[in-house]
Amino acid sequence: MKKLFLMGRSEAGKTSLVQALKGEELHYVKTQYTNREDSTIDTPGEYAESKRFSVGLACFSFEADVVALVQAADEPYNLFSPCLRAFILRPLIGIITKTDSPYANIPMVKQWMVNAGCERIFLVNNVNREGISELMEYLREDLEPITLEQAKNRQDLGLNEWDPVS
Ligand SMILES: Nc1nc2c(ncn2[C@@H]2O[C@H](COP(=O)(O)OP(=O)(O)OP(=O)(O)O)[C@@H](O)[C@H]2O)c(=O)[nH]1
Ligand SMILES: [Mg+2]
Repeated sequence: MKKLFLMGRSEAGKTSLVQALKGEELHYVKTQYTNREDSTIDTPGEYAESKRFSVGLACFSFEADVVALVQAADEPYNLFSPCLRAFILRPLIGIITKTDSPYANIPMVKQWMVNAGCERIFLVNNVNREGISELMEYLREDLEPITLEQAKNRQDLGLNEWDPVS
């Protein structure tokens, strides 16, 4: 199981997503600090919203196998700049929540995620669990462990550690 790191604006649906992934009933809990569980790291939205705290996000991301930008389909604005993935040394995915919102603008949010450098984008509805199984499927496969020599070899080729060597 890949360890999933979640970052995104407050109210984007990160904690609800953790609950949905665990098969729990949704219950609102304001995230006050970073919660590290077996397969998820859930962060408070304020970390992504503040220049000072966002540095903490980069540090926590190193404990994960994959980093997810979480944005609601009805997000009023975009917090993440283009090419954001440059400072993240992990695979970056996008997760769009609240696909059920009457104000959803999925093409716009998808474009923000493409611009940020997300390599895969998942659409989920935490309320009726639509899209959760596709995300689970992706998370289920572990990343292939590699040796230091293999990591150095990929670096010499200009590849990320997790990129396949063709
Ligand atoms: N309709 C709908 N509501 C959702 C969905 N996901 C989350 N919500 C609601 O959105 C609100 C905020 O969800 P949270 O999961 O607490 O958001 P968060 O990103 O963890 O917010 P912080 O802890 O403040 O960073 C809650 O009232 C959820 O019930 C969804 O997919 N659809
Ligand atoms: Mg939360």
